[in-house]
Formats: sequence, structure tokens, C-alpha cells
Amino acid sequence: MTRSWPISPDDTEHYFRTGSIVMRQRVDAEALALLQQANDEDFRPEDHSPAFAPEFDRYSNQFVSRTHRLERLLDELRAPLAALVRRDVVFTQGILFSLRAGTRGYRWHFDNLSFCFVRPEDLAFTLWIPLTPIRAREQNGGMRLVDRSDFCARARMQQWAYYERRGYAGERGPRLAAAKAAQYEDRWYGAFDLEMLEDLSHPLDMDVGDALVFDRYTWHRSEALAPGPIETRTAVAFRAVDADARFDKRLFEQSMAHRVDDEVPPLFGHLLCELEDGIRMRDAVALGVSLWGNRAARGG
Ligand SMILES: O=C(O)CCC(=O)C(=O)O
Ligand SMILES: [Fe+2]
Repeated sequence: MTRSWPISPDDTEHYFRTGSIVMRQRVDAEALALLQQANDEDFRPEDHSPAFAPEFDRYSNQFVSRTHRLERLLDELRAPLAALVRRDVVFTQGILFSLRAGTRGYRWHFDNLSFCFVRPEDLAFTLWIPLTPIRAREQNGGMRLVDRSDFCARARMQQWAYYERRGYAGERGPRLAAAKAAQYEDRWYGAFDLEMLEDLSHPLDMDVGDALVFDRYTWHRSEALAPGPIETRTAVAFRAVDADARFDKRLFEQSMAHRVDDEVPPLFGHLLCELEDGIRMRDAVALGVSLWGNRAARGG
């Protein structure tokens, strides 16, 4: 079966103006069953290093690499997503995010690390598919997003890329690190940013079958799951980038360099480490659906 999600010019206009769009009832029952199966069968406890994702009850960026289960589905989703963003795209990573009641999820951020292997200006986005309904006024467990027409993370991402490339390496490193910490207190935003983000953001209601697409410059945060009948909110997120974007080895290596020992699970970025600088992402992903996975772990 081929997935043909209808995409109108208004959808594309909305996506580029606000940085996100909820595609209502595009994920069919077969696709949902596959995602549920991937969640149930392809997760391994060792995927979740609490040092890396303590904000979640369950986290995996490895599950896609374990089987070929989702390959056809992801292949079929490329065409409608390409129609939405008007570029040919490839998937680079799949992530499971599970929240139980009381777990907070991520604070305000944009997806910097997830796309740190292409240049800050390349098109990149996430397809986020919840496997349970999300009702902001009931149990919530969804996300809050800010329209990029109101407050866009692009400049902040450029600052972060600058820091990764120049910051801690070299003479000015300590001074830059101190200045960054003074301004952001080890977060991705300052006090005034936080006021704006909370005020400008909107919660989302989603049904099972809906899919959220948001771009790399969209500020977002998780909403905790309140106690109630839904025990666990799981969402499957797929990262995608412009198929013609080129691998930026220096930015990737610098972004990883100071993380490896503390918070990054050993397999994170495994396949990316093997890539040559400048390779087009369409050629890179031919090496494996999830660039972040461990190719050796994949069966068959
Ligand atoms: O599922 C969540 O709560 C967070 C997801 C997220 O931040 C992302 O997919 O980029
Ligand atoms: Fe995110």
C-alpha cells in the first residue's frame, strides 16, 4: 500500500510560516500497528541510558535499526513529506519517547543535537506520531510549540553551532564557556526567553492517527502526563533532512566530542562516525535507515 497524504499549497504555506503543522488522520491503522509493534518488540532496556534521557521513562534511538520492520513505511512517507516541505527528504533517525504520569519530558529546546551533522541552514524536521490520544485539558502528555513567525530558534542554533565549532576548542574556549553559562545558566534559554516561550506557545490536542511535523527551528517542550487512564504516552519521532544536504563532519565531531564520556550512549552516532565529509545525505542513508543506529545490531 502506498501512503499518499494529501498536501495542499495551504499546508505548505502554513508549515513554512509557523514551522509546524498537525496532519490530521494521515497515519492509517496498518502504520499505527507497525509503530506499536516496533515500540513493543524492538526496544531494549540498554537503549535507554538514563544519563542521556532522564526526562523520559523510556527512550530509544536504536529501535529502528534492529529490524527492517519500518523501512517500507518510511520509504512511503518520503513522498508526502517532500510535497509538504518542497524538497526531497531522507529519514536519518527514529526515536521512541515514553512518559508515565508525573514524568516531565524535555524542557524548552530545539532539535540541535539531532541535526548536528548537517549545516545549520539545511532543511531538517521531525515527524512526531503519538500512539495515544493527547488532550491538553485532560491528561496532556503532548507538546507545546511556538510558531516560528513569533519566535524562531534559528539564530540560537547558529550560536550553538558557532560554539560547537569554535567555542571550547582553542584559546578563547574558557571565556566563551563562561559567557554562555552566564547568559543561559546551562539551559538553552534565558529568563526573558522563558517568559516569551511560555506566553507565545500553544498546547496541542491530537488523536491517534494524527502526525505533527515541526522544523528544526521550532522551539518546543514536552508536557508532563497527568495521572489518569492513560498509563504511558508513547510517541515515535522520525528525523528527516534535505536529501541533498551534505554531511558536515567537523560540526558533527565537535558536537559529539565533549559529550561522549558523560551523557551519550555508546552507539549514538555510530554510523555517522564512519561517513566521509561532504557526502550527500541521500547517499549516506543508503548505508542504513537510522544513521544513529548500530548497523551490526540489525538482523537479516
Ligand atoms: O516526545 C516528547 O515529549 C519530546 C519530543 C521531542 O522533543 C522531539 O521529538 O524533538
Ligand atoms: Fe525535540
